[in-house]
Formats: sequence, structure tokens, C-alpha cells
Amino acid sequence: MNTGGNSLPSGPDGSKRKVCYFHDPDIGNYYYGIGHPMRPYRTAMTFSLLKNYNLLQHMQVFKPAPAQETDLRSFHADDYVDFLKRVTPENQKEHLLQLKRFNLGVFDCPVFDGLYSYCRSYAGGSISGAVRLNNGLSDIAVNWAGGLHHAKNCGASGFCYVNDIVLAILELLANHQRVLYVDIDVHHGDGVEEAFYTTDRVMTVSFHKFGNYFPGTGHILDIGYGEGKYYSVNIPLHEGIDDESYQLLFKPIMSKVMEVYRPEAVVLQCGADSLSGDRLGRFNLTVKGHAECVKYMRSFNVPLLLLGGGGYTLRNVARCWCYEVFSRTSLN
Ligand code: YEV
Ligand code: CA
Ligand code: ZN
Repeated sequence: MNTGGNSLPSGPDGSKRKVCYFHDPDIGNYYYGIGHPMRPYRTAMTFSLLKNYNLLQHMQVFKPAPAQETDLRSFHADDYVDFLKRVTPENQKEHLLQLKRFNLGVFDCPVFDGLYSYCRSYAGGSISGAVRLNNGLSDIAVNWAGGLHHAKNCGASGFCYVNDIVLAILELLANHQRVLYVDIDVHHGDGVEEAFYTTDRVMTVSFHKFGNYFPGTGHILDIGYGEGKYYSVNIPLHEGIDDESYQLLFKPIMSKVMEVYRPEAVVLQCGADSLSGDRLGRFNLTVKGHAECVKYMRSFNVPLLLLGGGGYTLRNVARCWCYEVFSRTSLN
């Protein structure tokens, strides 16, 4: 087998993949609060699994440079970034109007200690990954702390504060004419779809549970607008879908998208809340079925940014993401 330092075994096409992996050793210390489903600690668990299986030798591991304020402002509104920077659990009660305006401090998106450095850290990983793909330094860049697809330009939503995916795609657009975004999180990728709804330079494709479920968007007839018409694709699904049915949709749809759109870079949001047994998700995918999507997108040999996202049954998340960066199924 064709394994080498800092690269994964050869793919079905026989070529080596240079892989970089972004990990912040402090990520596990950010805490959304008692009982909150989102636990940044899951990426520390994933890292620990990779380390103990001796798999880190196959990739270049970096601590992400925190995203700069100017990076965040390339998508987010100035007053929202200013507020994220200033607000703390202690002073939040003095800013009730702004909390409401930016959808912060409520049950889904609490203000917690270190919130702004958390945002800079996970966004930094995704942006740095995009920069390495742009420079041809890596073929695949991984940031499991990123993939926070619900954040909007002017506010938080669904556990997401800044939209690292939009920031990474903006970075990729500096070097690439067309970028494809694919989202296998159980929820609709609303923040990313909205950001690029009127452009044909980014095609967004989301598979999600639809019907009486957060965030409520992602109707099959939402297809983009203006220049972006036909460049947003939504695949609304019922709960309980299994590997077989999911692949019967995923492969033909993504094969057609790749053939027709011919993206120069692909961003895959690998939200693990689409796995069976997730605390919030309602799909029935196995780790193997989930990883099959990664394997399939990898097989096109286009620069690939792999991001995390949802995933609320911690042990399953760590198993899934560990398997996806190195396994016979997804990466050989
Ligand atoms: C989502 N938010 C969520 C679990 C154990 O469902 C919502 C809310 C009500 C919601 C919503 C629902 C719709 O069907 C349509 C539109 C909607 N807009 C909103 C705001 C967000 C999921 C993001 C991935 N929250 C929880 N699902 C949840 C949050 C908790 C926060 C603190 C402590 C415990 C929590 N437990 C939860 O579920
Ligand atoms: Ca999705
Ligand atoms: Zn989700």
C-alpha cells in the first residue's frame, strides 16, 4: 500500500492525498452550559482517538491561527462582530436589546466564557484550511470544530455564532471560479445557502430532515434567485432514512452536480447528527453510510475541505469523524 508521511493511502484513482488537520488543544474547554447538546469537547475526543490509533502520522496537524476580526467582518455585520467581542456572561444583562437583535443569550445560543475566542478558533481552522487548498499545499483540509452552518451575517442561530463555512468559501473564491458546498448534517444548511443564494459561483446542496424541524427552511422548490437560480439544491427528507435510501439519492445527485457544475473546490459539511442514535437527529445512518458520502466526494479528486457541524451523541461523533479521516472505507 502506497502510504507515506503526511499523506493518506492512495485513492481508487491511485494518487496520494496530502492531508492537513486543524486542531486547537483548548477547544474542549469551551462550554455552552449545563444540559446544552453542543459540546466542543467532542473534537478533542476525536483527536484523542486518532492519536491513540496512531493515525495522526498520516496528516500534517496544525493548531489553527485564530481568525482575525477583519476575517469575521468579510461576512458578518460590523455591529454583530463588535458585540460578540464585547459581550460576556457577566455583562450580558446590560445589553438586552442587542442580545435579542443578534439572537444571543437565548436557549440555543447562550453567551458563555470565551465565546469570542471560540469563534476565532473554529473559524480560523476553516479559513486556514481554505488557504492551504488555495496554495496547493494540501489536497484535503480537515477542521472538525468548524461547519457551523446556521450562523447568519447579522446574528447567531442553532448553536452557531460565526459562519466559518461562508468565511472559508469566500477565501476559496479568491482562487477558484466555482465552489461546491455539500451538507450532510441532518439540519438544513440555511446560513450558507442564504449567503450564496444569488450567485452562480457557489452551488449549495443540502440533505436534511424537513417538516416540523429546525430551522424550517430547505424546501425542494428553493433553488436560488437571480444569477443564483438553479445553484441552490435542497433534498428534504423524512426522518428514519437509512444508508441504502440515502445513497440512492446522494450518489446520483452528486454525480450529476459534479458533471454539470465542475467545481474547482468542494466543501463538505460532515454534521454527524445524521447518524442513528443522535440526541437531536432523526436519521438512521450508520458510520459506514455517513463515511460513504466522504469517500464519494473524495473520489472526484478536487481540493476538498472537510468540516464538522452537528453531532450530539458524543461517542458516535468521535467514532464517525475518526473513521472518516482514516479508514478503509472512506479513504483508501
Ligand atoms: C434547535 N432549535 C434545537 C434542540 C434537546 O428547535 C429549535 C427551536 C425551537 C427553533 C425551531 C424549531 C422549528 O421546528 C422551526 C424553527 C425553529 N426556530 C427555532 C429557534 C436548534 C438546533 C440547532 C442544531 N435546540 C435544541 N434543537 C436544544 C437546545 C438546548 C439548549 C440548552 C439546553 C438544552 C437544549 N436542548 C435542546 O434539545
Ligand atoms: Ca444538511
Ligand atoms: Zn445539525
